[in-house]
Amino acid sequence: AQLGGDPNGYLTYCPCMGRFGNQADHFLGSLAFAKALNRTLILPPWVEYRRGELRSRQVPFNTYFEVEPLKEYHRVITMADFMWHLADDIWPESERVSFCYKERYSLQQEKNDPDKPNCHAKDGNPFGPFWDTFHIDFVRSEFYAPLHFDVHHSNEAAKWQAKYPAESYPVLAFTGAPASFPVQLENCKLQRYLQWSQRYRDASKDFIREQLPRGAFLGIHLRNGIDWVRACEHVKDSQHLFASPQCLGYKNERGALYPELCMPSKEAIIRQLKRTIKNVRQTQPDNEIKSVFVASDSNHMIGELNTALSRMGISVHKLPEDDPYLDLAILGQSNHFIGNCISSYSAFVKRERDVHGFPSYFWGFPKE
Ligand code: GFB
Repeated sequence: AQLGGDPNGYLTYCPCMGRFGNQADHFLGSLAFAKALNRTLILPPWVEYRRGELRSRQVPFNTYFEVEPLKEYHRVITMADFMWHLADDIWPESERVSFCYKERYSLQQEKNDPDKPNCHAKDGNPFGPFWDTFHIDFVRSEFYAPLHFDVHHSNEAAKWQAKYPAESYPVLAFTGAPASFPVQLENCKLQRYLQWSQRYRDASKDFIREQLPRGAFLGIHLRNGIDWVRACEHVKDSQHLFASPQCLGYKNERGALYPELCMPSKEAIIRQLKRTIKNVRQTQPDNEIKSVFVASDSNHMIGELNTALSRMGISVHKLPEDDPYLDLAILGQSNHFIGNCISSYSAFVKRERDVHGFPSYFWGFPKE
C-alpha cells in the first residue's frame, strides 16, 4: 500500500439521483456498503441544482455535515482530501475505472459503440459536472452485474471483495450510489453519525432563540410545489412512493398508500395542527407549544395558519430566505414535528429526530 493510503482500498460514487433527501438516503446506504467491503468511503460532494443553471453545483460534504463523527462508524475521507493528497499515488489517471451495473447508454447516439459497452459515467448532468469538479476522467468501464448492494441479508460483501480486490482495484468509483432508495431499514440508524456542521448548528440555534417565542415549538414540513403535485399522481398506482415506508412500513405492514398522505388539504393540515397542539397541552401542560415553524419548498401558508391558530395564542414563522438545509436543521430540533410521509426530505428529519428520541408525526397518518 502507498504511504498514508488505505491498503483495503477506497469507494466513492456520484450522488447523481434526486435532490438532497434522495442523496441522504443514498449516503447512508453507501456508508454501510463501504463498511461491509472494508473500504474507506470517499465522501462525495452534495449535488445541487439551481433554477436556470444547466450544470449542477457540487457542494463540499463538510459544508453541511461534520466529517469526524462519521469516523466513529467507519473510515472516511473527503473527496477533496483524497484527490489532492492521495489520488496521484493511489488512483493515477491511467487507472480510473468507472463502475456501473451494466452498460449505460449515451445520450449521444454515436457514443454507443456495440463493441465497446461503456458506463458513460460523465454523460449528461449532473454526471459530467460532478466528476469534473475534481478533473476525474475514466479510462475504462466495469460492469459489476449480478452483484448488488444489500449487505445485510447475504454474503454479498465477500463476493465484492473476491471479484474486486484492493490491489487491482484501489478505488471503486460508482456511476450512481451503491445503495437503495429509499434507504434500507437497517441503515436508518446510521443517521446518528451525520451531524450538522458548526455553521448550521449555530444558525439553527440562533434562529430558534432570536425569532421564535420562548417555549416549545412545532416544526412542520409542507411539501407542495408543482413537482410534488405531479409526483402525488403516482399514489394511485403504487404500493410505495419515495419515502412512504417510513410510515407504512417496508412491507406495507401499516397500510396501503392513499392520496392524503402525499398531498393533505389545507383544511386537513389546519385540523391536524390544532389537534396536535391541543393534545400536547393536555399531555404536557408544562411544555405547551407556543409557535409553529413552517418549512416548505413552495407554499408556507403563513397567512392561513396565523389566522387559524392566533386564537390559540400560537404564532407562525418561517425563514426570511429560502434555505433547505437550515430548514432541516431547525426541524430536527423542534419539540414536535409533522412531516410528509412520502417525502425523503421529511424522512431526513424523522431519522435525525429518532436518534434523539424526539417525537414525529405525519400528515394524514394514521388514516382518519
Ligand atoms: O430532498 P428531496 O429529494 O425530497 O427533494 P423529496 C426536494 C427538494 O425540494 C429539497 C426542496 O432537496 C429542497 O431543495 N425542498 C423540499 C425544500 N422541501 C423543502 C422545505 O421544506 N424547505 C426548503 N427550503 N426546500 C422528491 C425527490 O423530493 O420529489 C424525487 O426526491 C422526485 O426524486 C420528487 O423528484 C418529485 O423526496 O420531497
